[in-house]
Amino acid sequence: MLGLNGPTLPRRTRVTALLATGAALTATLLGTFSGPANATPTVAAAAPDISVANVKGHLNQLQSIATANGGNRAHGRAGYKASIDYVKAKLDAAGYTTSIQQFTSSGATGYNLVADWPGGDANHVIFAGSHLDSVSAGPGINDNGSGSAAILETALTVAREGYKPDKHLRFAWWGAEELGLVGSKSYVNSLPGTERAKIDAYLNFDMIGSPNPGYFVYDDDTQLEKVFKDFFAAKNISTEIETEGDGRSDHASFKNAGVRVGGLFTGASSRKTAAQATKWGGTAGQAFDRCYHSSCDTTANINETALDNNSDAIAHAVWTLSAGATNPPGRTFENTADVAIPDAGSPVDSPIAVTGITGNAPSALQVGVDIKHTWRGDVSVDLVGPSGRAYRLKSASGNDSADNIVATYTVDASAETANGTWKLRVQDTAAQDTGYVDSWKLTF
Ligand code: DTR
Ligand code: ZN
Ligand code: ZN
Repeated sequence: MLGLNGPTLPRRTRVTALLATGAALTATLLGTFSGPANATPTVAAAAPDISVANVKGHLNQLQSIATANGGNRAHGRAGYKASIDYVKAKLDAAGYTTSIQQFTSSGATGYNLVADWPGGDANHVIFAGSHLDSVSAGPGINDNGSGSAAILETALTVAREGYKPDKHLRFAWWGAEELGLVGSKSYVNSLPGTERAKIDAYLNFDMIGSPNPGYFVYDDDTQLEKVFKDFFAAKNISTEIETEGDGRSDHASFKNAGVRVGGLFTGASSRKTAAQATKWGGTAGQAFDRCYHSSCDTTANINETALDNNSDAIAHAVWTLSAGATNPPGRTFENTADVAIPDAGSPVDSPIAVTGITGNAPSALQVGVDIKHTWRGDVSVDLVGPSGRAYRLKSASGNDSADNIVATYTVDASAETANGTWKLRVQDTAAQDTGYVDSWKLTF
């Protein structure tokens, strides 16, 4: 872009432009409320027990499918499509609305299976997913038959119970995760932004029955993490945050698109420490799953207790998050008006008027941001509360040359009254790149 003074200079010699004077530009359109207006708070009913016998029954079916198809259920192989057909048939019979999304990877057709439970607020989707493909080396019963079977049995339990959640429930089984999250990326990339914004939470379950298990909880989102940690605390099972997973399973596809994510994991090839063996049992110095990506990842490669606990944790999260009042994503206010950000100019504000919420804002207010801007290192972002106090979300960081800011920030806004006008204040602090606020939202 043109520099403020004279011709555009090469970036390496970029001169930080003098900040222009002038009042902050303010968008005229106030944000709109998209949550259930004045909904009567619904306390989450306790989730039913998930039958681990039924979950293992699905694993036996996936094992048989692999055995009958060259020993695996890998992308592009007959065993994968047979796995999709098995899961789909169960869901269709239970009353789900299912769809198959095709994609191509490594010259072969891949398949995602998406299943929607009819009903619930379509503007608030609670989404649970697992990849269904194995590596070509083996049947992939723990990786990831375990997650796939657990969410399948959870979905079937929803149907069996005739559960009517406040929020809309969606489940998915992804293809070609082992090739690089290909199926889930294909799904997210094909999802319109308006549909993506309706996903309050995406929960990922990839390897949840490891034979030498740990209990790891994803820590990408504090409130979703808490839902799982509270469940395990009530069962006196200690947990650790999942540290090796960033980007290593399908939740990354959603997180990179600004969706709040959570999930569970029992470990792969890393070795269990002595301290972990003391609190969880099992064998110190041995991998959580010695058959990771191997032919021995069969139905014998499952710890039933871990599979059972994690299956019940999934149900707990689905029931808890899909209830109106106790659902951390609760009420969302959004402004989708584009606001231009002047190059190396004054800060601009995009306002949201919040109404109908009593008391103060939460200590973990979720601020979802979608800013289109080349060389995002030019840009600083603040949340300004109704009191006028600014909360720094992102500082300008000159060398960050990547484009766009799509993220969810957690802010302790408990000093602010919830009702009032909140503002997203954005400033471009350096010349040559420009952009605009595409949308942003507050979730109480
Ligand atoms: N990428 C997964 C296994 C895996 C390894 N680390 C993590 C962390 C969180 C979830 C999954 C994983 C696979 O091989 O499918
Ligand atoms: Zn794997
Ligand atoms: Zn996996």
